Amino acid sequence: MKTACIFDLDGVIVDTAKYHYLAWKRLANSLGFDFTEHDNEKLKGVSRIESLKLILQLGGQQLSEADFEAALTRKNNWYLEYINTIGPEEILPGAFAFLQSAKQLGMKVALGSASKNAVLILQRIGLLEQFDAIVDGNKVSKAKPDPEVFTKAAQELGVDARQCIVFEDAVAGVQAALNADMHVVGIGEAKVLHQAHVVLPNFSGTNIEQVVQSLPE
Ligand code: B16
Ligand code: MG
Repeated sequence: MKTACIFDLDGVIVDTAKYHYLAWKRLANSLGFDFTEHDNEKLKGVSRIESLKLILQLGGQQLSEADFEAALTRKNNWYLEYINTIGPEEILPGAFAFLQSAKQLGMKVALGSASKNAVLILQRIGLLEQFDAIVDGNKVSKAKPDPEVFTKAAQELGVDARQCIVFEDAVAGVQAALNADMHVVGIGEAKVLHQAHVVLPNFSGTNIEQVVQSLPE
């Protein structure tokens, strides 16, 4: 019986990837190399630290431990500048109605995000009160594809893994949900998220009952 939904944040509830991109680009440019939107695709669902490691590899650069920490802080401060102006209009199409459909059916809902800024973002888009549990980058020590974020969310909700449906836009996130032994719905392109049990382009025109029916037992 599927009784809980665990939503990723960036790329599922809200499109913050474009703001991560702007902040990472600014950082890369300040270090003397460019960073494209194509490169940014590789960072979806990837933690802040792992993202910086990938970016430095792309730029062929190495930083001392202190400079690495300083770069993380600079990037995050720029990112915070960008997300400070966002509001409910940034919620992705159909996401709020879908969340409501799950709650109306009596399902529990949790957030499972790599972001350390998740609570701030949920506040800004007006969805903080909608979640029964929030597990974000501040509560986990292992990045997706490790299942920790989703396993913790299930624990906080008081449900078993097999009762959970995870909604994810990133390959690492889909793998994390599979590693947690959960049902997983990919949000995005089927050719990218082919490991998910079901893939939807977005939440428009669907609801939780349709999704539950489309999933295997
Ligand atoms: P922060 P998600 C992820 O969010 C983003 O997709 C990823 O690009 C970002 O690096 C990561 O959060 C950490 O975010 O710098 O705010 O802690 O998709 O897991 O909701
Ligand atoms: Mg995501």
